[in-house]
Amino acid sequence: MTAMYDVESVRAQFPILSRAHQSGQPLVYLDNAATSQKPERVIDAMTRYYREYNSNVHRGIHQLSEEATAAYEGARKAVARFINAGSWREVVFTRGTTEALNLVAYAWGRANLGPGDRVVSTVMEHHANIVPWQLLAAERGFDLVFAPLTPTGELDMDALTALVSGGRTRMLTVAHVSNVLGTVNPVAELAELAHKHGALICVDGAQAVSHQPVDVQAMGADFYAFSGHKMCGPTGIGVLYGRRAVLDATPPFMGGGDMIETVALTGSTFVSPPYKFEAGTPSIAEAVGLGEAAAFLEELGREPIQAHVELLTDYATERLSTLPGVSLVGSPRTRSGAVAFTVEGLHAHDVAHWLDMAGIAVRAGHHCAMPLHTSLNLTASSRASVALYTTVAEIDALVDRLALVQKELL
Ligand code: 7TS
Repeated sequence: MTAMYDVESVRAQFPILSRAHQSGQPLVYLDNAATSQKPERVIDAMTRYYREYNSNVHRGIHQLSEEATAAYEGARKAVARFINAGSWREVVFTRGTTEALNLVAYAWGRANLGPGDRVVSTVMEHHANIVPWQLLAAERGFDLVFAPLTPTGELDMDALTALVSGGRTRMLTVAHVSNVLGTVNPVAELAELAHKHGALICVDGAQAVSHQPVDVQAMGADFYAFSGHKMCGPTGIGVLYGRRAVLDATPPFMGGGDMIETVALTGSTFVSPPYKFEAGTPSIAEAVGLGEAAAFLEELGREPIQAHVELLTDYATERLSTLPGVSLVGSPRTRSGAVAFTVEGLHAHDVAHWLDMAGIAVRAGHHCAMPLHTSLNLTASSRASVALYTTVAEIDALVDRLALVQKELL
């Protein structure tokens, strides 16, 4: 078994984890799938940029601009190492997963998809990996189809294989880890399937990068998207990894400064990736913060983090399933991070409210996965989601409070 780290000393690095809650109880933050907390060193790295070398990047030859450019590009190299990209040129900074997936749809998709083509996705996707494709399908007239799930909440591989092999499939776009079910999808196997049928694969890694080692080359991903704020980094920054040859052949997404080589009134030419996809002044402080977050996770150890997260997820699954009247959403063989549940006789929002009254933060609703909830005949669920700093005592607090709420309200 992978050696763990001392959770208490890790928690001490996150200032927010020691703040008070209005209930007088300690804060129990179990909404990590929505956004994670930030360690002091990430906050400090961003503050240092603003206090000491705030300047625009890639322009000017003055000292501050050179320092800002070095920090921004240093962050890109840290992120490239973090996901084992073949080159820093394969790392495009975006505002987050949502913008990264829109980039794939609007830049790659608009240039490559038309009538008769097929894009395959799945029923477990976050809206960010559904809606851009729907908007583009309406414009370009390709078929957009979704693979169903098994009763346990895993991908129905037979149905998925039939969909990928059945038509002129150009893209398979799929979550690495579901933000509701916690299901870990076999992305390397899916990449092989897509490639065998001449399609590309785009992986939504929003719920994966913070919880497990990710190697985009070993996985065979053509695109891999994730957000900084779910991996102990800041909001407003995310990444689209794109395989070099695919990025080279993809036209720009947004136009503007920084992404051009020459501009004439009759037309423009563009620089090479990643800059071709980074129009305008980027989120510089946020990129610096993201680079620091990647270094933090690597120093703690990706395998120990994975072991911790899976242990805590399993513990939450096990304890919640002992409560009468509580039903877990899905029962995948490998669950990472998120555990969604319903409580007989109580609406998900009421559950979240009563938990919050005791300082316990969970999310309630459809978690931006309405098609998944519809397929399960649910309108809403409550969701507890763990992180590298979650403790067994926090899971116990959740379960004990839930039992008390059931006793008092039902
Ligand atoms: N994809 C997945 C799998 C996600 O979980 C999320 C955010 C996104 C994409 C979008 O990421 P963003 O950073 O661009 O917003 N998921 C959640 C969630 O589960 N609760 O709040 C946000």
